[in-house]
Formats: sequence, C-alpha cells, structure tokens
Amino acid sequence: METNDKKGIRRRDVIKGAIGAGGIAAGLSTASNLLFPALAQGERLIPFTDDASEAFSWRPIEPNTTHWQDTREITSFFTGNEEFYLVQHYGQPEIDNDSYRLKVTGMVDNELELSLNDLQAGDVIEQQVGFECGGNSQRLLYGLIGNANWRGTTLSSILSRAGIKEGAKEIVFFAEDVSTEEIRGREVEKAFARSLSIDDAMRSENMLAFEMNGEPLPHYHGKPVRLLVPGWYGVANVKWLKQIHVQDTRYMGRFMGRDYVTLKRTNVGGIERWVENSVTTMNLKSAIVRVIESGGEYRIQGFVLNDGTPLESVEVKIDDGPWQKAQLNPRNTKYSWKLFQYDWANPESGPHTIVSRVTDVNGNVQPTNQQLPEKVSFWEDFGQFPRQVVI
Ligand SMILES: Nc1nc2c(c(=O)[nH]1)N[C@H]1C(S)=C(S)[C@@H](COP(=O)(O)O)O[C@H]1N2
Ligand SMILES: [Mo]
Repeated sequence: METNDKKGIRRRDVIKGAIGAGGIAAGLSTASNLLFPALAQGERLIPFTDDASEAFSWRPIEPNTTHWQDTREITSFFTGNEEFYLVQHYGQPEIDNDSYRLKVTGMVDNELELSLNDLQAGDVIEQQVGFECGGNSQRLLYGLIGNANWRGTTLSSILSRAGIKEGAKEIVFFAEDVSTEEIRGREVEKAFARSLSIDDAMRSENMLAFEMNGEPLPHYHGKPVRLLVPGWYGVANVKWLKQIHVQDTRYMGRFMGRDYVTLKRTNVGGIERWVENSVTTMNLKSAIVRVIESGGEYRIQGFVLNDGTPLESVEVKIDDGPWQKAQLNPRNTKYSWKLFQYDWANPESGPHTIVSRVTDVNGNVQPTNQQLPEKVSFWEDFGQFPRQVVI
C-alpha cells in the first residue's frame, strides 16, 4: 500500500505503487467511476459550441516550442510526459547527466557541488504536483496545464546541508538556458532564473525533481533536475537547474520583476491603486473541460488548481439554475490537480450555458471574470469559465 502524508508527499521508504494508472473504462451508470477514463464504448463527447472552442487550435509537439493540452481530451489522473504542457522562454538546453553539477553558492557555510547521484542519494520524496502556466488562458481552453507524480530530493535538505548564513534573505535559482536580452540599448546575456524568500524556499514540499511519472525527467521538462514549488504557478518551477545562490538582496531578474508581473487595480489599505505583483501562488480556479453522454445520461467533468488549501466545494451551474455540488475525485491530493464531475440529470434538449466555481475552506470563492480586479497584464486568468453546449 502506498500512503500519503497530509501534504500528499510519499516518502521513499514507503512501498511504491503503480503510478500513472490509466482510466478504467466504465459506463456512466457506474457511480463509483470517479476517474477520468478514456471514452468507453458508447460514450460520446458533446462538442462545446462556444467561441473559445471554435477558435481553439492545438499544435503538434515540436522541439523548442510551447505546447498545450487539448483539455477536452484529458483521460487520466496523471498527464503523460509528452502531453504535459511545455513552456520555455529560451529553448531547451541539453545537459549531460554524468558531468552535471548543481552548485550551491553565496551566503552559505559550505558551498556545494552536487552530482545527479549525490541528489539521488539524499532525502528523496515522491509527490503529486499539478500546475499551470501563469499565462494560461481561456483562449487555450486552459491547456497550459498538467498533473504528474514527481520524485526528487527535498530543497530544504540541500539548503540545510549548505547552511544558510545569518542575514541571508533570498535564494536565486539559475538555469542553464541563456538568452541575450536588450536592456536600455545594451545586449546582455542572461540565464532563466527565479527567486524565493528563505521562508518560501524552506517549505518541506519544495523539491529538486529528477523523475516525472516514473521516468528520468525528459529533457524538455528540465533534465536532469528542476525545481518544483508545489502550489505555485509553473514559472517558479525552474527547469535545467544549474545554480542555487543565497544572497541578502532581492533578485529582480526578468521573470521576477518584468515578465510574469501582474499589473492590476486593487484596494491598498483603503486606497484604489494600480499595483504590480510577481506571479507566485496559484489562484483558486476551476474549469469544465468536457461533457460526455452515454445512453442518454450526461456527465460534466473538470479540474481545479490552487495553492494547496483544502477545498470546501466545487459547484456547477446550468443556465440560470442554482449552484449544485459536484463530486471530487478521491484520488485528488493536496498539490495535485483536483478533478471533479457532475452528473447532469435529464438535461432539456437545446442550448445550455454551464459553468463551475470552486470554494476553499478559507471561504475564498472563484470569482466571475467580471469580479476579477481590473488588469492590464494577462497573467493570472482564473475567473469562472462559462461554456456552451447543445444537448
Ligand atoms: N529554465 C527554465 N525553466 C522554466 C522556464 C524556462 O523558460 N526556462 N519556463 C517556466 C515557465 S513560464 C513554466 S510555465 C514552466 C513550464 O514547465 P513545463 O514546460 O515542464 O510544463 O517552466 C518554468 N521553468
Ligand atoms: Mo509560464
């Protein structure tokens, strides 16, 4: 038996179960079927008739390109390594496993240089983590998304081994991929990098992942090692990780200070202001991804992503009807995506608008698009996503 602790972390000494379990095909009448199965015989995908679906296009997976999922086609709890969305701003560098060394530098008692073997011999955990790009959008049917089972060493164990010096404030994660950036007319070479405060970095769930769904990390997902910050938007999960640097000043690189920066109008202590924030923890979001029919029975399925706060409910609304509770998949864990479904009894034939919303135990409710703060940037698109279908 595999067991998860409260955080959904599976320790190495626990017997490993099968991962990436595919769906078990079963008819809609099987009430216990809470997985997202591949369509079983006789099941039919009801096409969405909204503009978003009509405008949607999917691109084949090609080297160095961004790739997203067709969320209507999600068929398993874990996303295959090939299907899992891809974003990289500076291409996909190849790193040789044998000569790979992760450097830990700066305000530490012991600077470290760790091989892949060193990392694999450390404090290893397995964890289910789903995430999305901070730039995910309804235009892509929220396809910049994925959920996987990751294996790696805890970041806190590496930082403890290095020993963080008094006065240190921030930890910068530099990657191998580099690009030239023009800043004020000057071309400079810069590596992809993100940073975390010491407190954020020391969370026990942060990991340096070297396996994804039971396979060595594929090169396009950051081989050999990437940072994973569960509950945060994808941009925090630095791929092709080369150096961890501890410093006493804030790191203001492109992906902290200029890109992945949300500019919104919000209330700051009673005063309306336009303010920027770096994209960090995932906002509470749900979305319907598909409607299926079998033998005249209809089922609505969707996903939730958030920062790991337990959920109170996911609800579905049909046309002007009341919000009705959806069922959450019992396989969901703290940082996985959370799949849900709603059995739609006796829908009337004709066009319908269907929408979902999620509420967490702290009382946060997923807003409508109209309730979202006014934004200039497109980052952090988490409003309710109404969909249209014709029954
Ligand atoms: N080294 C590096 N890491 C990176 C990026 C990058 O461009 N370079 N992109 C980030 C962004 S914006 C996202 S959304 C995630 C995507 O991870 P994935 O491609 O494995 O899904 O990687 C993050 N890590
Ligand atoms: Mo991203």
